[in-house]
Amino acid sequence: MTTPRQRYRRGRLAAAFGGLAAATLAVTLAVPAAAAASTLQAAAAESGRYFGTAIAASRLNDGTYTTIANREFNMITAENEMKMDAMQPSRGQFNWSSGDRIVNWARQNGKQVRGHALAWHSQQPGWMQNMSGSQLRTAMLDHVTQVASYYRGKIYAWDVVNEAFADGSSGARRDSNLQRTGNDWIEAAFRAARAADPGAKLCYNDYNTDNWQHAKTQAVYNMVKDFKARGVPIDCVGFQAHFNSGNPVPSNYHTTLQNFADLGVDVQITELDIEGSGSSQAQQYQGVVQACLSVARCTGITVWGVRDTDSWRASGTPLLFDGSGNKKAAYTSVLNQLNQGGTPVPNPGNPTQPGTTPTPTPTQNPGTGSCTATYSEGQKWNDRFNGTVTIRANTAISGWSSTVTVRQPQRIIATWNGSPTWDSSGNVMTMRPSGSGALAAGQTVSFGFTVQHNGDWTWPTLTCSAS
Ligand code: 9MR
Repeated sequence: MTTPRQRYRRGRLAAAFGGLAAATLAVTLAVPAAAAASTLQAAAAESGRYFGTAIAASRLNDGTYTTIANREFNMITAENEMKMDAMQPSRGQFNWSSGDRIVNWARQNGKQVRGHALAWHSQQPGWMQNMSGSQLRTAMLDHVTQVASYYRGKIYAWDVVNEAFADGSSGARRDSNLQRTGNDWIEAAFRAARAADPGAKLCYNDYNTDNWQHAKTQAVYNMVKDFKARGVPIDCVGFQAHFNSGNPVPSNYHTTLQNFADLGVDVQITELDIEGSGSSQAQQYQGVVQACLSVARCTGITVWGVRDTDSWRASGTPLLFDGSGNKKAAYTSVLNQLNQGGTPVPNPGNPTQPGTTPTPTPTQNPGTGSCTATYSEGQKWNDRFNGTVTIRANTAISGWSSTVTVRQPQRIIATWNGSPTWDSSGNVMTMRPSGSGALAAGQTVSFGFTVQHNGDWTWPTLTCSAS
């Protein structure tokens, strides 16, 4: 199953990342990799994960940017547009426009959204910076409630609280106006967010929490453990993962992610970027992806921007595409690592049991014109399933399009091997070939997708039109 080159890569990685590579080797043997996918989102979807990026609303008019973002990523974080200062510039006056631009762009393109961030010591509007005590506590909780309510049903996960712990060896909370309202401000924010949007996963998000040995990592771990023990509604922990030579990818990254996951939360890499270039940068990216893939509850990875020139630290060239939009070595290493497969999410200890779900009705469209679309079931997880549609040309055709209709509350959250467009409901996807759609009589071609089923396991209905 492995090529000599892949084995070589694993060897190199074992040197760089210690026990990490060995752990993943076992996983790879247990879960045969599916056919290699050609985009990050498609490759990640094969093990049930997402691959995301931060998006800046100001760049949505840049065609190179949106083309790459649309093709490669299926989870979107607003880089700045949903922060407290953007959402509530004046007290009681919410400005949804820039956040909506990002959320609408994501949803119109069939992508999910990570909300960032409801409560944070930084990027507070001026009026909030000057507040303290119970007045600030009330204002913060009101902000959480209003913003999470406004976006209810549209957010996969919220960073409810961001960066609340101090750097260094203290293991203490970060001093801030919010912290000074009382140590329970974080759990109060989580409870308010749960009440406002019960369907969103609620995350604590921070940086410098990657190395298991660090005091800050331990402090966040202890908070999450305490929250789980006391029933504070927390579902996930975000690891920002901003790396550079002074703060490299730790060799114990897998241990950190696994230990948090073992507390009963999902873990996500939320703002990944790694300063550097060439093979050294590529190897570090590969290590991060490998660590996530080997943890069943590591549900996805988000990079903090599209091209190096889009980055908050552009001079460090920390992303997967160069300023012209070309794929870098880091891109290739991430894609290859994703294509090696990983432990499927969610927890393999609680998989979907055959026979416990309603038997779906297979659908086959006889074809309008001269093609036929046939559905075949792919891998299933607790919360999602993969499907493949095979298009068969009954006579020679020069092109085709195929509609895939899912039933609410299902949602298609990833696709591969085709160019999708969506109707306004988001339930009907029209898939067209990425390149030429010409097929000889009897020839077939396939595309695939992931459906988040939200409790409904019905198979999609299909049509095929030839031209
Ligand atoms: O990338 C963001 C940059 O454009 C902003 O100027 C900056 C302001 O705080 O925030 C950056 O994003 C940060 C994220 O919201 C939280 N984690 C650290 C990120 C990089 O600074």
